[in-house]
Amino acid sequence: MATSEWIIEDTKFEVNNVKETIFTLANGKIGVRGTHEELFEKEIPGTYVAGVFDKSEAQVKELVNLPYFWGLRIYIGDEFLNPMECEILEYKRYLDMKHACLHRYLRLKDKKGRITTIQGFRFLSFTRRNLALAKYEIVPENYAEKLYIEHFIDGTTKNSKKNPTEKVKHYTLKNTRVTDKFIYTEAHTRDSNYGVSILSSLEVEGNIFSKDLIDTVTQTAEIFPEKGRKIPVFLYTSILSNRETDNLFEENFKKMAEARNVGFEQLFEEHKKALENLWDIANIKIEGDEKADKALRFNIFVLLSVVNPEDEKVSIAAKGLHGEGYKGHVFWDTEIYMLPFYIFTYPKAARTLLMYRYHTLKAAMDNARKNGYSGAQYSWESADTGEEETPKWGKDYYGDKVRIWTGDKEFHITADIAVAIIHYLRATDDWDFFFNYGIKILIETARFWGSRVEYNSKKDRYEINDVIGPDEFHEHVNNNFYTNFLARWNIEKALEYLEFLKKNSQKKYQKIVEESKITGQELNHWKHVINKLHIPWNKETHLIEQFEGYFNLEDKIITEFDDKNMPIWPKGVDLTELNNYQLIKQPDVIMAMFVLPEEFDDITKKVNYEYYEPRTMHKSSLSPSIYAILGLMIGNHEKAYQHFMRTALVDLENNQGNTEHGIHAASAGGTWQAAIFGFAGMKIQDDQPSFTPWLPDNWNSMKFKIIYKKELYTVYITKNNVEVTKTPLY
Ligand code: IFM
Repeated sequence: MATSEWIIEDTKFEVNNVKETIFTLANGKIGVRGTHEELFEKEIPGTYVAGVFDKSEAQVKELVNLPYFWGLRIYIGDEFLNPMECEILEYKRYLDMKHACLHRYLRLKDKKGRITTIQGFRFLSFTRRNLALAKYEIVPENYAEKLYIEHFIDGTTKNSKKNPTEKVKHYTLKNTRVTDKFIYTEAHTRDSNYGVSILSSLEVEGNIFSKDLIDTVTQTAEIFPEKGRKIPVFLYTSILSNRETDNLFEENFKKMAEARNVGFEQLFEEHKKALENLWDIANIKIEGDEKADKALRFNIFVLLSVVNPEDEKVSIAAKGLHGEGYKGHVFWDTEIYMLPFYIFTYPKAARTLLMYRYHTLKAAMDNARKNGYSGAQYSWESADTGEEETPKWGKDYYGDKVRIWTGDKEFHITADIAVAIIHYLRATDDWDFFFNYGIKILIETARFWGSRVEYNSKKDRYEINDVIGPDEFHEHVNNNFYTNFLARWNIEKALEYLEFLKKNSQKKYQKIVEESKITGQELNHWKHVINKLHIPWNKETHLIEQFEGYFNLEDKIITEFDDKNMPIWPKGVDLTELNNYQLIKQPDVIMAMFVLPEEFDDITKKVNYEYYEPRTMHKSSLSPSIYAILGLMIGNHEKAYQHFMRTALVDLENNQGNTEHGIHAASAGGTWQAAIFGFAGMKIQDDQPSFTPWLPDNWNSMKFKIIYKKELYTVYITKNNVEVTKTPLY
């Protein structure tokens, strides 16, 4: 067993939808929620394949909840050994983060006094991402009666299972085959044309028979055990979708044959090796604060689990592959919160994620056109094609129906993606990516802003009106600082890199100018916009107004916190009128300082941090990490730790109260950034990483690795020393 710093443990046997999220296994391609093997009525099983979406009766496309394939039930004779009806003599379940597997140890006594132990683990392979494997040992401790071990694929799963108005069945089962060697079924989505093939095989002693129960397929072994003898059970499952092949059965059959040929132990060994290699670079070790150390590791584990560096056509959903919150959609969360982790520890994955935006560039351009603009307007919520998938309707804080405007008005994602391209380029020197793909995104996004700005002739300035900034409490605002500031930056960078190309490679410059049909007139327009775009920044007071009119709103300061240390709404706030207060959901002005720190001096950061921090409700899990980082930048150390723990524990302590709907993947990225850019104080200076750390009192040291421009930096920070060693990365 891995040492405790690698273990997330569960010692209470129960149905708990939050734990299902925390104990989810995912390998970037497949995600399976941590429901129990038997599958109980009140659980929310979740099996997802990245990129498989469907709409049917749902408001918008959703990541499809596919059949649950890890079903395993034991029967003593004809009686289901239902743990819920037994005395639990011993129970332990643990997530081994080091090797990405979920272990279970369960010792049960049924009503007739028969004691059974079930012990084993399951994992989703990190080397052959189509494979899901499990191994258990079953011991009838004090009896020798006939047992049936039933393995099942449950095709009754639905999205939003618990919600009477929103539940949707997105697939039908087809081409089911049952033999004594395997069970097989295909889930075909109803609206979209996805097909997911699931081939599963139970390996155990005894006679095996299979059944097609129409919405479920089973494979059952009949066993005559001896008292106290261990019965080994193996489950091999292979999942392929028609995103990879049209020959679903044949290809899957081949994959399964290969896997069985290699054998469980060897498959597990190669999976472990892959994980060890990833952790070798990604792990961060904090000495002196076990809670922070483990929580940080859990967040890194999430980031390693949700990405597939081999699939450029998918990105990471806000809730990972861990649940159905936000319908499996991709937001700016990926580029601004998660991407830095990949850039600095797993650049191949970072490139793949940016390629998703390249593959959806056409959809972003269509989106712009549809809305009356030029260039590329990336969707606020994106799924498989890149089209806008934000639902139009949702619920407010009272549960009443409310119009969701983010899909229409939250434009800043377009600039966020441009920022991500440049951040990636700067840290990797991946010019191949930039010249072939990145620059096109940079140009089309700049072009979008060039068309989105409005000229106000009375004030002789460009404006961007009627938007939602990162702080979503305020809708339909004019000249949101974050949006305008990043839009200008986006155009500036497009011009700068075009200029760079012109100087360094006429050929490439000509090619991109022709391909993108850039004219001198357009470039002049961009220059004009840069000079005249209104940026509401009073350089004398240093205080930046979040948007025009924000300072005139009723001011409310947060003074109380709940038992999870999260802000309590100040008295008298009407939750249906949040537009009327200065309270904000998440950082906005501060967000700009986090995304582009080099653009702001220390005094400006400090003044704005001190103004906005007591007005931030942290109603988004994207919020605390940013305050941790900014706090450290300005020397507000005490609060930085508090903010860091809020973000690090968002799921482990469910401090946003919604972990059951999926993991907070952006917060996981924010946690990593708070550790590296915050406590370790990493900055890129003179083309190399530099570190100005501050460690909380109880942290004796911090050790981690970073990849920068194909070199590996090993950093060891103690209270009064920073040791950095650099080695080339092959
Ligand atoms: O992208 C975020 C947004 O900033 C706040 N609401 C939730 C979204 C998805 O995480």
